[in-house]
Amino acid sequence: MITLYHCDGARSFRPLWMLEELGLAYELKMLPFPPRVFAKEYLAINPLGTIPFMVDGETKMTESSGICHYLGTRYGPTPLVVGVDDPAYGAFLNWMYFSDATLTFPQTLVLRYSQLEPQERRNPQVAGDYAKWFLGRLRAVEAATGKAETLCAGRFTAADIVNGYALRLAENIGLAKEFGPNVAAYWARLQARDAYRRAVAAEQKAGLDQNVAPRVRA
Ligand SMILES: N[C@@H](CCC(=O)N[C@@H](CS)C(=O)NCC(=O)O)C(=O)O
Repeated sequence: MITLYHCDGARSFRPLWMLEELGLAYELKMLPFPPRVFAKEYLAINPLGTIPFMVDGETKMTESSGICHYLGTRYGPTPLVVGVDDPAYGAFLNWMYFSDATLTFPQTLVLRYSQLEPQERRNPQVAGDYAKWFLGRLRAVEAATGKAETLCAGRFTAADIVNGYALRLAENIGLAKEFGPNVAAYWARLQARDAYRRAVAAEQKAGLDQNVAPRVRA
């Protein structure tokens, strides 16, 4: 059984959505955010204190987009992963890495300096600068989704899951009103997917069942 440690609305939503798209069985363990402060015992499981943390037998992983890639290749074949012989292989990998290194990175600075830090450490200039940074990088998604329904390979793939999560986070931190028309339409299409809805429902149910209230989303 695959175990996924998750906080409401956090990056661990990427592998949660991937698990639902693949139809795999999993156990979802909810944690309060940030776990390193509110669930110190979690540090014995994942010394980084971050989520996601995925355990699959001897395999333990902490990178949200990497876990999606792992699940697709380990439990595939699946059209969610683009293979090395496909002309879109490079584009697929580029979008996989882009999702966290380029898109989510500036978002976390917006969240931190607008909401997570204590009032006296908040910094509107940092938050504003990194919001602009994020929206600048999002132009790549606006261009790609103006040409096709999905990011690459002419079909829905894990690249859409991992970048789609960045759109979910953008909505949670108030940046969705700045989406261009193609990104807005793409985000609406992603949210209409059955597996996306199942992942949202699983997140809510697990939070209620395990008595972990939704907190600030990161
Ligand atoms: N690059 C990692 C980042 C993981 C990460 O930093 N997760 C955040 C939440 S989205 C976290 O756990 N923050 C709490 C902390 O740093 O204590 C990934 O893509 O999963």
